[in-house]
Amino acid sequence: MKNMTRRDALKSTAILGAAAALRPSLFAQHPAGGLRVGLKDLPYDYDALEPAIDAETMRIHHGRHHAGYVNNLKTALEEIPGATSMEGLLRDIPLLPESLQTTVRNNGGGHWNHDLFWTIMAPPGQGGGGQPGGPLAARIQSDFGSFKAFTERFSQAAAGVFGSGWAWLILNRQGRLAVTSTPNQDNPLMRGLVPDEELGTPVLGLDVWEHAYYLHYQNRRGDYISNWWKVVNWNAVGEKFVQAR
Ligand code: MN3
Repeated sequence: MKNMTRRDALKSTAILGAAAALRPSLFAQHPAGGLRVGLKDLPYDYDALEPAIDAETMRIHHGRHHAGYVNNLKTALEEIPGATSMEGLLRDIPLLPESLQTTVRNNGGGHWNHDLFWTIMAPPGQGGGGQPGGPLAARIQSDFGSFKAFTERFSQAAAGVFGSGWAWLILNRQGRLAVTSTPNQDNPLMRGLVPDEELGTPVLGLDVWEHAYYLHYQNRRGDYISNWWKVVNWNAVGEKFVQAR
């Protein structure tokens, strides 16, 4: 068993050797031992977002879907010892060996996107709902004209995702707020996979995969989107905006 492990290790070293010469940052052994990921508890109870999002949906979404992305990503990370941050990993997917790119794209994206999603929501009336304040409110005003114009554009982007995907509010590379969407578990960090003009730092994301709403809303995605605004945690979104500037 020990010999097998050693032989396997030697084999993967040989395979990755050539790639490592070209991509030192991702394959060099990081002193801290690489990127560790895990499934964090939600910052609220499973039923805390009701009635906008029901407890059963939250339980399955977090405990099975998100957990699945984390487990698959952990396996992939065993072969990427030089990864030091989720964001760095997602920005450099095209530099990974082809055999890892799809796994990291789907499961790394899935993990990062859901980590964001859970933190930008809060129970209605306890941080959820209402409108942003501070610098974010001012920038929404200047970049979209009004908060209402922004929410309409974002809701349209979310409704318009064909199949599974996400709607995003990003701070783009020109330093402006913009609304975008991505298919599957792609996100605006993914250089080389998302069009350049849609790259940026996400400050708000909405999961419109059917697993996010189908138990309660069935095919009524529009109702899910309009109720979801009642649980958006604008303090958390505002902090992400300030950090992204
Ligand atoms: Mn999801």
